[in-house]
Amino acid sequence: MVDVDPLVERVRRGETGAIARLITQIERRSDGVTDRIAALHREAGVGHVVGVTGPAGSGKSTLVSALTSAARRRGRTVGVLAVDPSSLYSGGAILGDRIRMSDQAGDPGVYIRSVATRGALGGLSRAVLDAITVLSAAGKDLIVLETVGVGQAEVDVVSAAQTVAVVSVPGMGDEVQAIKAGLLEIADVHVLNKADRDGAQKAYAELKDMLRLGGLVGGDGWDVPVLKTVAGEGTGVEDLLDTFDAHLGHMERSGERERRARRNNATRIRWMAEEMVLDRLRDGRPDFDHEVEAVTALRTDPLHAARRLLGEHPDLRAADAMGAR
Ligand SMILES: Nc1nc2c(ncn2[C@@H]2O[C@H](COP(=O)(O)OP(=O)(O)OP(=O)(O)O)[C@@H](O)[C@H]2O)c(=O)[nH]1
Ligand SMILES: [Mg+2]
Repeated sequence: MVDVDPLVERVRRGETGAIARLITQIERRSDGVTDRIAALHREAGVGHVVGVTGPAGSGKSTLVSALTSAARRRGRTVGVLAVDPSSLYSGGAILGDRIRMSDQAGDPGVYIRSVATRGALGGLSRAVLDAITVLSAAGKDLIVLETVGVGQAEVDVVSAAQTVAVVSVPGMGDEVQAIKAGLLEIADVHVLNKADRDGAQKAYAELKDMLRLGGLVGGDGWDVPVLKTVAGEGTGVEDLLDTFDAHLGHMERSGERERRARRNNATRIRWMAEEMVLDRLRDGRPDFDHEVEAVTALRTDPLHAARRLLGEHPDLRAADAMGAR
């Protein structure tokens, strides 16, 4: 980057206000935001991205708050992104009420916000990836994605994470629900929260059985563990953080961290390229309109028009092609 963008510089220094502004720009797809994210990309990729997902009310936010406190005690900085695929951007922190993190208020080592976007779910996944880049470039050691629900959208969002924790609770068949929605396959760690409730031991045994039956124990050398927590009391949270560390270490040794990074980067390149292609194919762009006219006047055909527009014949425009005939 030749130009030094002041906002980018402030994000690099980890300034909370700058992080907030840039993530808002991401949500709004503001002008210049893609260049800012690009400028930060090479400094990103250091923090450990952990996805926490599971049914509504399972205690994800309480757990994330406890994890944040535990990580801070270990001297780590934390960024939290709360993502609700069912809600669209409405110009503010619509999920503020879902985030119960008053313990961290005023700590400059913690940055918490909700992320939402207008429009398609793919846009949300993209906004989340970009927001992760921002938090990572801002130096956050632990980046937590909290997503509510158990559908495909959550699966898409948490696939940006290096470690995925699926939270379930005793009773109510939540575990079964999570499995139906395909969350079982994406879990690197299962958390049975509200372990203080009746039926915790039974639910724990059921989860263990399901993992065994699903053949997911020891698949790639990582035994998907089931941890019991009581999030409000912080019980089991240090163990959970240790487990996240162990999983990251495993991912690094097995090459899985790199594989996931490759997958995310391939997705990002595709999104970026798709956007650029679509921009070239906009009504009102002179070269596009020119090709439309040429095809309509039967001077050329859609295939050759498309090839020219995508630069496959960079020196041939429709009119030249016609003239050459
Ligand atoms: N008994 C018990 N209650 C808990 C525990 N953890 C969280 N809760 C309570 O469960 C309720 C829901 O907790 P949240 O942390 O908001 O759950 P969530 O999964 O983030 O909820 P959504 O974001 O709405 O999906 C709150 O009343 C918590 O106090 C726990 O370990 N044991
Ligand atoms: Mg929550």
